[in-house]
Amino acid sequence: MFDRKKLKSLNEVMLLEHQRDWDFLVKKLIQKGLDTDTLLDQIGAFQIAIPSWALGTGGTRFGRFPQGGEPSTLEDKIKDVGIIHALNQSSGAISLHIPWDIPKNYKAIENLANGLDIKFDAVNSNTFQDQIDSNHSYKFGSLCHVDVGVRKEAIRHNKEVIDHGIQLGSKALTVWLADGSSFAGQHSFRGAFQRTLESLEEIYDHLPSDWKLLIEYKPFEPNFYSMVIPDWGTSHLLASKLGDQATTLVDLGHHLPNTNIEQIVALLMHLNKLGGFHFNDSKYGDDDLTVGAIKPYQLFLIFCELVQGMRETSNPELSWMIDASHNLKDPMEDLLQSVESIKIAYARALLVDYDRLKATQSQNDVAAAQSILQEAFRIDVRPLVKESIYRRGGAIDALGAYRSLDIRNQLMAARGHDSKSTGL
Ligand SMILES: [Mn+2]
Repeated sequence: MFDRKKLKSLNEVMLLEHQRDWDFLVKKLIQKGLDTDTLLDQIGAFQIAIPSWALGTGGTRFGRFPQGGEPSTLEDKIKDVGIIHALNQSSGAISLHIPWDIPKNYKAIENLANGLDIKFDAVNSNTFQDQIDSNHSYKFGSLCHVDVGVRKEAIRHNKEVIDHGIQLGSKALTVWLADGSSFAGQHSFRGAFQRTLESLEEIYDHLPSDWKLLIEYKPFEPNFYSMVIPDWGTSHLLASKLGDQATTLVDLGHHLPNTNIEQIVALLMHLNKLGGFHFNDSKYGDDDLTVGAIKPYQLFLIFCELVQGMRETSNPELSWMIDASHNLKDPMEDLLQSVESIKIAYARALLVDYDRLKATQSQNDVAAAQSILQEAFRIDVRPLVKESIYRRGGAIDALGAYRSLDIRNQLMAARGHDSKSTGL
């Protein structure tokens, strides 16, 4: 989609200014006793998967305003991730949603992805919509449904998703359930939980031994009175009952306002039960806003717990993914901004002096503890993130490059102005 030489010349234009900023920061980091090569390696190696549904413009329940040039096939979705990854060198994975993204030819899909340095992250099942070829309806739930026929259908679908994932080299299944009730008395809380657990047991039995089951939770929507898996406690309860391969997935938007998400992250990692992460940002709920657009300090605090958890616990390796699909921006621009925000938060969290922090905690020195965190948060780490991307062959300014290379217009010319992303 773009000429590497053009990217190189765009970088050359920015290089002088970047170099000046980077030199300034290097001095600061060395002063703090940090090893810049280690930081660059850690930040560079951090890859965040792009979900196939984020490449199209999302909608609200009132309307959808597609951008044009959206990918209408799985091949095009992978190519879009390839463009993002070529620019930011940080998005080397795609997360597929079944049945929206069933490959027709596994080998061809794998070859295409390999050529673009893209891996297949967790596969996602869908029991929140009725499928055209099904005799069963998920209107009143899927894995929790009172009708065994519906539950069997939902279980079969999840097993099928695992089978697709095996073919592509995925290592995890993400289950998010829309199951719940919108009116008091509509269903039995205990009955719905027990049926969900038993359904998940059957799915869990189908997992290859090197796979993870990621159980996502959400407090409300689409059901408004109760959700079968409303919170991390319920997810953790299910994961604990299922076994070692089952873990909890934290989606930042799936919390009620003011929930202390960093505390949830810390505790789940302490129990070795945090499996994955869905990044987005929100003002109210599941708003699907660009990561870091509203609450960058919270994102940083979450990363502080993640960094400490990765160093100090035996929590398994995490699946990192963006989960957002908003209705205003060019989806690719939104994703570039989201990934950049994630890397900035991660980089800042790597700068925290955790030994000093622990010392302040043991002294009950509250002001010093706060200062240690804020000191790291207030450092402008953008040159560090940019340098890590530049060294891997990416763009010093990914969003600027995306615009200068005129990628959206090229996509519109190739795919048409009316091309809409499938699945949304
Ligand atoms: Mn999610």
